[in-house]
This record gives sequence, structure tokens and C-alpha cells, in this order.
Amino acid sequence: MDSKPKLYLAIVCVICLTAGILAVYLLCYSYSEYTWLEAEDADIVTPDFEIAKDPLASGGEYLWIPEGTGGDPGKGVAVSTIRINTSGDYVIWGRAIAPSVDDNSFFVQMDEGFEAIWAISLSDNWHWDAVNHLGSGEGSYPESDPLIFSLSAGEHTLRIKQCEDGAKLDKLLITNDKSYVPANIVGSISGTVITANETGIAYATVTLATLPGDEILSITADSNGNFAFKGIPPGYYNLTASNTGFWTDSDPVTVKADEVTIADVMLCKKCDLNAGGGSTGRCCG
Ligand SMILES: [Ca+2]
Ligand SMILES: [Ca+2]
Ligand SMILES: [Ca+2]
Repeated sequence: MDSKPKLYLAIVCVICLTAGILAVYLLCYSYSEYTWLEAEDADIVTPDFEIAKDPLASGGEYLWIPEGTGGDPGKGVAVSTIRINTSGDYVIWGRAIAPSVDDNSFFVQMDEGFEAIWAISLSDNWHWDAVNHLGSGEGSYPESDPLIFSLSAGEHTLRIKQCEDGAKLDKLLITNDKSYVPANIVGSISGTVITANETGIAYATVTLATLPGDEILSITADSNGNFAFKGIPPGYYNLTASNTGFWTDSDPVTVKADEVTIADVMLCKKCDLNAGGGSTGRCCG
């Protein structure tokens, strides 16, 4: 038999196999979209919405209707533009705090669609909850959880609107992967404020800040100088320790998901220049 037909057959087989693998890959992977938004980064934010700081919030900030503002449904609006690449059914997740039944809702509107009443599951802590519609259980707007948004490819306008005061919103995820459940990704920092001879400095003040310098949390070390920051979003931070009689010092620290970063901070004593501190007055020991 001529070897040419065999060669053609082999080439055709390779092409078919490659096309098949590519098709399976596209079907399995390319249609899953995950669009993450920080709530506080909305394009437009109107009162009574306010942006507040919380070290446990993603990006250190969140959006909320301050408790005590009172109910003024629809007054405050946070508008975000999102881009969808693949037409289809999407769900929206929000990382929220909803302490009670009087602090657990926002209106959610996509483009000019109806305003869903998102009743958030109750918790004093940041947690992910799928946007739902409380509905009336009858008529054209039945209760739905999660609420499905049918979105065409292109730009869409997402509006989060004021409903109950006291509800807090940190972050949003828009995805067509309906089996995906976002996890609460945090890490922690543990360490000791010490002198140069590694003695713990009791009750030192330890401050965690962003690299640009925004303070997010300040705590007091225990009687042995030990301190810990828990539930911190992964990222790069600055850790500053200070105490009376010591020179304040800062160190960069990296927080990784599900890990404890060990970060000891060494402080040098302020001392009498005549007692061996040298020209800087810095006595380490
Ligand atoms: Ca409620
Ligand atoms: Ca309230
Ligand atoms: Ca945030």
C-alpha cells in the first residue's frame, strides 16, 4: 500500500483529535465568567449610601446605609457598569453583613428590569449570599432564590438601591457558573513585639495599615507582647508597633489565604545619649 494515504489519514486524525479537544475545552471552560466588584467602587454612589472602613472587608471598605438613617426605599443608589462576554443566565452573589431582620435588604436592579428585594441571610459577620427576590409568593414576581438574570453579551448597568438601614455590602460577584459558591478568603497575622534581646514588650500598640498608609486596625499586645490579627483579606500591609520609651518601627507584612503569617516586630529603646546610645540615641538591647 502507498504510504501517502496513510499519511493523509494520520494528518486528518490529528486535526480531528485537536478540534475535538478544543471543542471540549471551550464547552467546559470558556463559558464560565466571574466578574468581581468592590461595592464601594461603584461608578455612582448617592446618599444615604456611605462608604465605611472595616479591616475585614475586601479592600478595607464597604458600602452601607448607616443604621439610624431610617427607611427611605430607593433613595440611595450605587450604580456599576458590568461587561458580559457570554450571553446566558447569571447569578449575583454579595458579601454582606445583615445583623437582624431590620437590617438585611437591598433592592437590586439590572438595567431597566424590575427591582428585586434581596433579603440577605442574617449574620453579624461578612458572608456570601446569593441575590434573591423576596417576592410575594404569587403573581408575576414569585419568590426566587437565587434570582436568575438573563444577560446578553455587552455592557449592563447594575443598581443596588437603599432598602433597610444597617445592611452592609462589601463585594459582588456576577457569574454564569451557577454551581460556584464564593468562599470567605482570609488569612491572619500573629507575632510578638520584642526588644533586641527578644524580650516581649507588654501592651505595645500594634497597628495594621494598607501600604499607602490607611490605618485599618489598631490593637494592644498582651502582657507578653503577643498580638494577632484574624480574618484579614489577603494582601500587602504595613505593621507598626509602638510603646512608651521605644522608637516606633514598621515592617511590611504579607497576608495569604488560609495562612498565619508570623511577624515579630523589634523595637529599640530610646535612651540617654550619655548612656551608650550613640549619636542617634537608639539603644537596642
Ligand atoms: Ca428585612
Ligand atoms: Ca435597620
Ligand atoms: Ca469592599
